[in-house]
Amino acid sequence: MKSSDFEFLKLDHNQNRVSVLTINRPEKLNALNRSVLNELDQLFQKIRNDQKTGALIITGAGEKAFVAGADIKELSSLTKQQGETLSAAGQSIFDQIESFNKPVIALINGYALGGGAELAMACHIRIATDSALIGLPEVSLGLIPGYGGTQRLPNLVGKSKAMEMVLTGQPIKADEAFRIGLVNHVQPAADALGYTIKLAEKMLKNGPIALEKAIEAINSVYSNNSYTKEATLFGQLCDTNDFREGINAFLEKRNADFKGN
Ligand code: CO8
Repeated sequence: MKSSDFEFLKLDHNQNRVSVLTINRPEKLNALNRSVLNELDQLFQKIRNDQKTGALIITGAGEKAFVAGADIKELSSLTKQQGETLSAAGQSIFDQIESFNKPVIALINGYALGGGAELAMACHIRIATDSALIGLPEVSLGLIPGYGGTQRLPNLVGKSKAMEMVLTGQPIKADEAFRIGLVNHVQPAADALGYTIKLAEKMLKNGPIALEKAIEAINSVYSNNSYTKEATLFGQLCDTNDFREGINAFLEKRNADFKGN
């Protein structure tokens, strides 16, 4: 498959079957609009049985961001039903990543916010550069995480830390993310890709069927997640004035004035 098949994704392979997928929309900090999500969906379906990919690294284009979230402009006009549907559609794409048959590693090279943090959490392993900032700021928009973050974050860091991160909406730095187990390793930006490729190559020395079954077995521990609940609640929030105020405040570059209705 050629990278030119995609507008917002770039896919590179090395000779050891490690592929690097770059989300390539740097002028919007790689925010996940519908096209990026659709392309992710297509790409994961296509490479599932592609021999050139034994393991996949996902990273963001540019110096600043892994992914700064769902595209806030696109969220602005969502109705309750559309919000719930979009949330469920994104969840299903991220589920495809989590249950991928080969190791998927997020290389968090800057901001991983909202949907970006949720994308990283859907990957099997996370490596952060030392300048990474990870957070779920959706409540500052009058929303909640809607791509699985309310479920995967407590699985990764425990309920208490997850509550703190989601309820404050404040991002945490790479060293704190490492301390609480949200990322596996922290590396200086210049070394991070090489380090992550080596980690993937270590995995690929093992039997590919064993890797696939190990992923499936570990994922089965977390099979009781309430993604449907998250999508329903996300949709309900799209019906509130607080949601409209939060999104408008971001787009108008001002602080939100929430009224609780
Ligand atoms: N969506 C759309 N555009 C974005 C986003 C985004 N999430 N993040 C950044 N951009 C755009 C900016 O609008 C700006 O565009 P322009 O140049 O046209 O004005 C460009 O990217 C560069 O960004 P900034 O100028 O803001 O860069 P700064 O370095 O000043 O700030 C920040 C960087 C702090 C990352 C800032 O851009 C920011 O706060 N971004 C938004 C972060 C955020 O709130 N993310 C969560 C979004 S909500 C979400 O992800 C919900 C997921 C669940 C969805 C469920 C179903 C629908």
